[in-house]
Amino acid sequence: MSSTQEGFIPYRPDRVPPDEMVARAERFHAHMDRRRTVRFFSPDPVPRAAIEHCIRTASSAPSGAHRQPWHFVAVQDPNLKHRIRLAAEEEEARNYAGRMPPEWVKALEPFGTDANKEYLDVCPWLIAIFAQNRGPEGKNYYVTESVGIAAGMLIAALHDAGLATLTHTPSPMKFLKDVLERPSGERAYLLLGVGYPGSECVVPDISRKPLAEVASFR
Ligand code: IYR
Repeated sequence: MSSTQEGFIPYRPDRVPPDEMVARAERFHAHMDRRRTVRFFSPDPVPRAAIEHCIRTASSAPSGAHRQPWHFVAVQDPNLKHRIRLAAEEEEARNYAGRMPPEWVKALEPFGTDANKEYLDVCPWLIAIFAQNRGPEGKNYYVTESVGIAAGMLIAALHDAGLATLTHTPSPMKFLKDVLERPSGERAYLLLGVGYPGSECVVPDISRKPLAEVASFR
């Protein structure tokens, strides 16, 4: 590919020297390692501008054929949040009452989860992420991968802004599409509760897998 190919522009970010590279990577890990998923939120308001910037970051994610096959619905309207809560709780009640196999319910025990989703009312913001299997240009590519990467970047951006998140995957979550009136060609992918942790917030006492378990170097 020639460097003067039409449709291409130079990309020459400042080169980070190795020492600084390692220091930056270490600092970022220390910062991200403080992120915890929380289930107890403060109702304190969070500025819309912060949510907007974080969604811009998410939407900078790489995507198949640069289709950016995602849509984020940021919900602060208390009535909409409550409708989402009621619908999610209805599905989750069925999940905990038998739709999830006993082995799954047991795996969740350490996290103290149940069908009660009070945080969906309490969080100042809910962000529903939709995946677009089809868009204006036709079929999209690697939609699940692309939206997963964008969701991860959104969680990182929110953490960096000082916000806690709860990654909620109510199942099935078709109701989100109905409540939020999303068009055909889209499917609900993830629901994030966003806000400050509540003053009484506790999180499970868990640790993360060490590097040697999650990575190999060959
Ligand atoms: N969706 C249910 C159950 C649940 C499943 C997993 I995997 C979790 O990590 C946590 C919860 C719920 O939200 O309660």
